[in-house]
Amino acid sequence: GIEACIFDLDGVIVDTAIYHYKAWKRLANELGADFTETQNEKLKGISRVRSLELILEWGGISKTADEQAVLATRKNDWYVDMINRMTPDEILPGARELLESIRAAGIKTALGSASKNAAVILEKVGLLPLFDVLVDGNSVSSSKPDPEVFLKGAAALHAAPAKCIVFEDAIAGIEAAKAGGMKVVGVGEQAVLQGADLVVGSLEEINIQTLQQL
Ligand code: G16
Ligand code: MG
Repeated sequence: GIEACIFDLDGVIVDTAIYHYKAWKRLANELGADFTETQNEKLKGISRVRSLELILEWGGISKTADEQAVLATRKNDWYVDMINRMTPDEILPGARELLESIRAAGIKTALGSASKNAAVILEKVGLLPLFDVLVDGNSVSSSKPDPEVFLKGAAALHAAPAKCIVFEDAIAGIEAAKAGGMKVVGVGEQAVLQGADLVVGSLEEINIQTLQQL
């Protein structure tokens, strides 16, 4: 049976992806650059530092490490202003219900997020008590598609990777789950999330039975 379910945060539990997008777009525009929505897909699930590197690369802009640190902090300040105003209304459809039914079935839950702001977000939306373990950007050294974040979640819950199910909205996250030998449910569009074992438009479409059949 399933030993653990590991949830990505942004784009799966809450739509903080839109806040990341707004903040990065504002930063890019201030630098006289821009990026497309297709390029934005590549920013999902990857670390703050790596996201900035990509945006600078796309804009043909070069910055020193010190300048990059200042820019990343500026983006994060705008982002934190937005997430500090989040409420439980922003939980994505089906997320709370699925977490509750997984726990009611005796299955452990972990968060597996690249975000250093994950705990604040879960606190704001009131979902912190539904997670047994949080693995986030503060506890990993390699960013998705490296499987580290998910393997740490499985290890903390004493779960075998093959008996873990990961929920992800990002290409990098699906690759990370697969690299860790886990099953993965993609949340979003089939065309974008090829490689997932199952793709759903929202967590409302999933129940324990669906998961047990994966
Ligand atoms: C999230 C987002 C990424 C973001 C990363 C780091 O990952 O999808 O776009 O760059 O966190 O966030 P922060 O700047 O807050 O540390 P995930 O894994 O929750 O989708
Ligand atoms: Mg995500």
